[in-house]
Amino acid sequence: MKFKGIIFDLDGVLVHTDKLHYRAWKKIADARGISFNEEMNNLLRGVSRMESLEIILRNYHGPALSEDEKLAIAEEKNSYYKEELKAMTPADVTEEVREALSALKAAGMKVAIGSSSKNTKFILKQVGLYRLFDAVSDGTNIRKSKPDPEVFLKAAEYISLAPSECLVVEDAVAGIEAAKSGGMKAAGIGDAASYEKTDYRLATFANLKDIVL
Ligand code: B16
Ligand code: MG
Repeated sequence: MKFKGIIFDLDGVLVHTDKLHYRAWKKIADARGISFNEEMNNLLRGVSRMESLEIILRNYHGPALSEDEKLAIAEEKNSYYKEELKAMTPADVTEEVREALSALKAAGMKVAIGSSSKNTKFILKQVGLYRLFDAVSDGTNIRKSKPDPEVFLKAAEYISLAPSECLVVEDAVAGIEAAKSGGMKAAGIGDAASYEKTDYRLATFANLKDIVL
């Protein structure tokens, strides 16, 4: 086998919570007269919560906000988002994803999560995937977010593998950058599939088996 472990990004790869992020940020933006639409929401893919807020605030023209006020806004957004996450169920993970994960595990591959989200464990439990993973590295155990490689390097460390033994699966350009600067090979799905630094382009999630098994 070419790899001993696979590190999966969560949002955009295993589940699709971008609509839920959008609705929560949209409430924040509308209440403050900030222009925000679904196209702009795409810029927030793989980006941390506070960095997402900074991107949204590029269109804010009111009085300057203190760091505490920004933290309060991010907290408010997260409370809207978490309310939406409560409605997630195992039906939010496709059969294709479940089958591919099972096949990879059955082949002896170690599987980990490498996500920017601080809600990762909650989401994994909601969709019934939590126990399947050997390790979870997420927004709660890192200091720098993607494109910094920290989240993936920690994931590799948690499954006791060298970066070169791991493949990262990502949907965001920032995630591919993070994988490459961490010394890992990267498979891209969605937006990340056509990125120049992506090593393997995934047309569908099931393609992953052809790459690694
Ligand atoms: P939270 P990923 C990322 O997840 C999302 O793509 C991004 O839109 C979000 O801002 C980020 O998590 C932080 O999420 O507010 O829940 O901590 O793609 O890295 O799995
Ligand atoms: Mg993602």
